[in-house]
Amino acid sequence: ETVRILGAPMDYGADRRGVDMGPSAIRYAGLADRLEDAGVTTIDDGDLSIPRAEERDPDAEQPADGHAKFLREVEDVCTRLGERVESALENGEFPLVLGGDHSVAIGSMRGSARDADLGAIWFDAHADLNTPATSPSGNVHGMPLAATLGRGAFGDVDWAHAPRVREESIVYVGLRSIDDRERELVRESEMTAFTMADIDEYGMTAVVEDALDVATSGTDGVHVSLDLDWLDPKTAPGVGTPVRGGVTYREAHAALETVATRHGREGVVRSMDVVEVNPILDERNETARLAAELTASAFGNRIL
Ligand code: DIR
Ligand code: MN
Ligand code: MN
Ligand code: MN
Repeated sequence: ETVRILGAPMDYGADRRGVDMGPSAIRYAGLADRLEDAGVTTIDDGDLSIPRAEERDPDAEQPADGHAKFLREVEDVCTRLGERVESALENGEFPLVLGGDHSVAIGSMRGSARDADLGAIWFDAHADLNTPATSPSGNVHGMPLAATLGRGAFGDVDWAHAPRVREESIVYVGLRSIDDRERELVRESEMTAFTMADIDEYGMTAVVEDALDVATSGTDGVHVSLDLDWLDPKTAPGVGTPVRGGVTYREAHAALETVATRHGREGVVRSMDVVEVNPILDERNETARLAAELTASAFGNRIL
């Protein structure tokens, strides 16, 4: 398998500046070597060029109902990223997107779902289902699933809405922080939500097996989105929105090894992003190293 690494050093979607350094930090942590150890060939496309937020007006273009900071800039980056993802897939490669904040997933999914019915597994503490109208922060990193599903202000938005991603093919794993107005959205949606409590009860491997069953059912492939704040902040301190009570180091590896086993057997995974690594907030690049290790696990890296 050939993995094309696509750096998307975008930090328009999050308040804590520093996630723009995520792609460098993950590469520096040895991503390519770890993937090669897993038997994967890598091609690194480098990073998309992204204008500095300081040169932009976050409110230059706003939806009629609500707030979404740097929406025009997010659109520009996600449009370019989506094209890269799409052409990697056309070449028979596996697109691996390095964020950047989680709004990069809008571009990844739009590109990955261009020619395929796409399921998704969302490894995240957060639900990322806010619309500009419900968001308490105005940060687009809390909105990528709403954008992909074409909800609210994203309804007729071509760069965001991916019509071949159906709600019932999206699965959360590890949810533990949901905004008040977002809770109803998750409850009323057709998405499957495995919270931290479900992981406590059934164990990570069983939860991820179930998640894969849902996301692969009736789809052509699955997008895996890994937000590093999914992990417990003690294990992954380098993130902008840490939430305690997260996934442990071993649980995280078990999850991505389960993904790898199914992928190895059935080739089910189509695209992946690794997001929200913030080197400014990190301790000795630990979180980036974890991101690199977990990605290698997703491609089948094993102890023996
Ligand atoms: C929060 C934070 N729900 C928001 N979201 C984050 O701003 O919408 N997503 N951190 O990963
Ligand atoms: Mn997220
Ligand atoms: Mn998150
Ligand atoms: Mn549309």
